[in-house]
Order: sequence, then C-alpha cells, then structure tokens
Amino acid sequence: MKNILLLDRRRFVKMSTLGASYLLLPNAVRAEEGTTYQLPSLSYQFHALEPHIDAQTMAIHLDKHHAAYISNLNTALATAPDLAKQPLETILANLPAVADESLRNTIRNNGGGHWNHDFFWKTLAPASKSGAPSSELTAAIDSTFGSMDGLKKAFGEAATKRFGSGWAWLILQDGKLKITSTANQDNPVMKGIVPDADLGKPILALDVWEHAYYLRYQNRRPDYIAAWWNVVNWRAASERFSTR
Ligand code: MN3
Repeated sequence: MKNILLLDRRRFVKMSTLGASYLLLPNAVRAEEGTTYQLPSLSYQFHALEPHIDAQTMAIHLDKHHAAYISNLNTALATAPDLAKQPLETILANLPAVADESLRNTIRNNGGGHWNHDFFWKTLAPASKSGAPSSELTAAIDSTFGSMDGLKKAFGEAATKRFGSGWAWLILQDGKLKITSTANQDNPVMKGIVPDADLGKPILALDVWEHAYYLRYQNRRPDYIAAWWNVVNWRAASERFSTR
C-alpha cells in the first residue's frame, strides 16, 4: 500500500488502466518533501526498442534492477533527512561530505544507480524516432572525433574495455566532448569519487552491466554496443549539448 499512497490519483489511474505499458507521467527529478523517489516514466514501450534492445530485458531492467536501486536509496535517505531534502545530483556531486562510510557507499551505489538509469532511459528512443544530432553537436563530434564513425569507434572501445560492470559516457568537459567510462554505478558528476579527468556533463550514457544485454547478446557486448547506436535519442543528446 505504501507505494500506492505515494502516487497521485492521476498516475494511479493511468497505471491501473495501462498495466505494464508504462505510458506514465514524467518522473520527478527529486523526491518531493515527505515522499520518496519513484520509478520513472518511459516515453516508449518496452518492445519499442526491438530488435536492438529486447522487451524482456527492458522490463527486468526497469522493474527489477532500477526499482531495487530506488528502494535501497529511499531506505538510506529515510535515515538522513537533511540529505533527503537535496536534489539527487547535488548529493552525488558532494558524496565526500557524507561522513558515514556505510551511508556514503549505499548512496554512491544506489543513488548513482537511480540517476544513471533515469538518464539512460532518456538517452533511448525507438529507432524510427532516433533522429540525428543537431548541426552544432555534429560539428563538435567531427571536430573531436573526426566523424560520427570516429565517435562510435572511440566510444565502443571505452564501453568494451570497461572491465566488469559499469558505464560508458560521452561528456562535456571544459566545453569539449570527451569519452570516459566508470565502474559500477559511478558517474561523471561524482566529484571526489570519480577522478577529476573523468568529470563532466553527461551527453550520452551506455549501461554495460550484463543485466543490460545478456538475454539477447550473452557474452557479445560489442554487438550490443553496435546495436545501441540505432536507438540513441539524438534529440535528447543535442538538447543536453545545447544547454552546456
Ligand atoms: Mn542497469
């Protein structure tokens, strides 16, 4: 019952009506005071990214993995009301200020997990709606990587070489595009946790945890990375780049 009580009436009605189709309302960027973080809304259905990302992977990834990060984050923040009032990105950018090591690690892993997945879902779009980078972003890609193929090659190498679980990122650092990768649920906004050389404003993110691709691609991470480019939301990426 607790979760249902946290939803507003409109959202609850939509969830009841649409079941697992997830045409829900936009998610909150921060927990409203007195409430908790909730699973975000996707602007597409689970099967909409087929065949590049399969519906079953999407469903498990959102409803099980992402949901677990949110649940753990909410449990941790319930013990730290001063932190709970802050936007998640502010907490993540100031993790060393969290004195309790256990709480800090829990927020690092689960707050990072929530932030990263929320960002990742918005970085995806059905192939038919994937669009193209803005002329401004295209110029920056050409200038930094030589071409779109150059970006894909460099990004693919970073995503392939990330040992174990983690993320590959295209970030803006000092006004320039850069590729980096992080372990586990770390991300480029985690000052004092991630090396300064890897900090920046995320433009694209790719989840390379096995849970993100194993059902369809098994051990073939490079095939998943190559397929992912078909479902990149270039409109979202271009918007992030334009507000740098
Ligand atoms: Mn994941």
